[in-house]
Amino acid sequence: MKNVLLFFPRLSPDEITETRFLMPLSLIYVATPLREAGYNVSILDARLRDDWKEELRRRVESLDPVCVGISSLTGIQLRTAMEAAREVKSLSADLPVVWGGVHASLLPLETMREDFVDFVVVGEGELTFTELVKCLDQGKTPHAVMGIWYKDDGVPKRNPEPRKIDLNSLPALAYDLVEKKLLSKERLAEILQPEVLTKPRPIVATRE
Ligand code: B12
Repeated sequence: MKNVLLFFPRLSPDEITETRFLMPLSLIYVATPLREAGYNVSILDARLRDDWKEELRRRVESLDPVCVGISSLTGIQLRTAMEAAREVKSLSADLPVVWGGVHASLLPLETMREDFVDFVVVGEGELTFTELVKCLDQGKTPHAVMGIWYKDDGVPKRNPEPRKIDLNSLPALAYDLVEKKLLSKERLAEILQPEVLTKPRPIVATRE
């Protein structure tokens, strides 16, 4: 089975002492359909380990992934995201690095200008990324994949965005891919404070 490595960068320099870290939802969402498509997905959450760089190296070498996907917000998270992308390229210059998430979606051209970025997935990543991974895996040119930016002779090119995803069509999320400590009883008890559990709360669910 082919591997895909996904990287979630740190949100603060002292992440290891920060107890209120959240699920890397962006990566869980893109990982789920990818796994359904037959890929083995590994999520490296840099917030949870001080030795993330060694672990990144270890996983790149042992998994020989089809590509490495990185998610980032704008701001401090970019620091580790860029460090990780540079590290991947120093290990294997030909290993495609795909950026997604809010920052790359807002500033795709600026993101594409970096030499440690091969592709940007703009907006919803579930179907676009799966299609891109399949192309890379099968050695096909991905230049027709909707929703991506790619490089043509080093020049960033953009494809139109695909239609919005019908969220009801997505499979149940692959929560088992995250580190167990994010799913521990203590952790869930911390999030689910009594006042949250006892008062009715409206749920807002939209991606618009
Ligand atoms: C819920 C939410 C929160 C929750 C987080 C809950 C959690 N469990 O993570 C809370 C309230 C804690 C929060 C906090 C913050 N948030 Co907030 N949050 C949101 C919100 C409303 C939804 C985010 C979300 O979960 N979306 C669902 C996931 C699945 O979507 P996604 O992450 O975008 O991922 C999809 C795509 O982007 C893409 N994708 C993402 N990564 C990758 C990677 C690859 C390789 C690929 C191919 C694709 C891909 O595919 C995914 C699936 O379609 C967004 C606004 C919005 N509507 O997006 C703001 C938003 C992300 N937050 C924002 C900010 C600034 C913050 C804070 C930094 C605020 C602060 N100053 O403290 C903190 C950061 C805290 C933290 N430690 O993460 C900004 C980010 C702006 C930016 N330019 O980056 C946003 C966009 C709001 C805004 N409009 O300003 N947030």
